[in-house]
Amino acid sequence: MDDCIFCKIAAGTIGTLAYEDDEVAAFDDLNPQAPVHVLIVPKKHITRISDVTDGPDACLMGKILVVANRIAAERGISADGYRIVINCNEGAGQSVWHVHFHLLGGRQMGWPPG
Ligand code: DGP
Repeated sequence: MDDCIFCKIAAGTIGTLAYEDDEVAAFDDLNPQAPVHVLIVPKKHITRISDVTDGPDACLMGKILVVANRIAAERGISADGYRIVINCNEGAGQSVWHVHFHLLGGRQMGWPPG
């Protein structure tokens, strides 16, 4: 999508990618909330997680989780623990309209989340 910042980052047009394959891209969050804060996105534009239904997009979301696990291991946060967050719509804090998984780690996490 032409005016989507995460489409541009995922395509490599701007910014620096931490991970890339044919379907998925990952990059460090601009405003990190933890020592490790990576955003993992599908290269395909999907506006929000609630738009995902059964089928290829559901498989793609599963693939993103596998990529998150891989990045967590690479960043050394697997053993201590990490959190994966998807904000869906304004009420949950979604501010960028291209589905993204937050991978957070490197500090103790609180619960419940804010
Ligand atoms: P959310 O609030 O769940 O939609 O998360 C959006 C996140 O995206 C937020 O943590 C800040 C980050 N972000 C916004 N714009 C950019 C950008 O241009 N580059 C990067 N690397 N991160 C961005």
